[in-house]
Amino acid sequence: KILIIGACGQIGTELTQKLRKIYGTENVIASDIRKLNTDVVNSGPFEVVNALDFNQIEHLVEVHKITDVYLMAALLSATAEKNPAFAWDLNMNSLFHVLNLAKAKKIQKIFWPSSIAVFGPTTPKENTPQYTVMEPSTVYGISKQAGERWCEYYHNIYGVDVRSIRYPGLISWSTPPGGGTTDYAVDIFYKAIADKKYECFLSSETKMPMMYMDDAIDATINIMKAPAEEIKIHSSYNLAAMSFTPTEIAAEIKKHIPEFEITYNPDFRQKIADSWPASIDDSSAREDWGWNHKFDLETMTKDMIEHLS
Ligand code: VAH
Repeated sequence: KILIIGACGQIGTELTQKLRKIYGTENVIASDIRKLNTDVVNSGPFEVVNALDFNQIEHLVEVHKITDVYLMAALLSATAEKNPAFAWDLNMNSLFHVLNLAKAKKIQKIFWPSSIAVFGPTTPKENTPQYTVMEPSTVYGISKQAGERWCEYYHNIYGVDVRSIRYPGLISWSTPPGGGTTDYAVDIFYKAIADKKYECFLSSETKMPMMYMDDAIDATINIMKAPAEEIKIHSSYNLAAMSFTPTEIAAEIKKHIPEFEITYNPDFRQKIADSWPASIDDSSAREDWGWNHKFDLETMTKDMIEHLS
């Protein structure tokens, strides 16, 4: 059986629905820090769990006979800058709890999300390689880089089957923006439909790697379904689908909402965005376990506007 920790978050929400469709609702236990009135909570088994409470997680694993854990709970980049100590605590110690359950053979497989935030200002910006300089300058990025090192260590020393993806910015319609720097690309759709205008907190030419949530969910499920021998990287795989600037996504939205207007007022998140790559080389994921994206800027924009209208 599958346990998702952080099932009410941006990725967790769609991941829970998709896993329930594939493996059966009763086989996918959703959990989060609080019981919200959402489809995820109301459509199948749900448990309130604090990702920092080892005993709570261990108890859920025993009671529900969990084999696979997807640990999706974390503070994202912008929020983490406002709460560095808590962000480090939540992002790191929740991972140790799950890794130690696998080390003790109480669970068999782990998915843990990393991010392009592991790269920093000294990383090559275009077509960022799988292996390169990584000096993350955000609390979130530091926690993801450290987490990758621990995942690889637990795999190499204790044989833990942990799999990870460095997600780019993710865009989805099912949950509102959740404190990420790339979340301007989510907020812009909500504001374009509601107000026909959007004040962007990044500058117009800030190019970042992005991906539609449908592709991110498929990649997550596919890396977990892949035979163990196909997973050659146990830190985390680079993954990408597209890169665009606020100018480019605004122009694409204008094709559907001609009167849409964007203005720019960069804030503290500009420095975070400037520390990240503009585009990513994800050839290792494509070669090792057959990753391939489906959505580009045009098809994503069309799908987002259809769902949000
Ligand atoms: C964030 N959406 O902005 C997340 C992600 C690469 C970006 O880590 O913090």
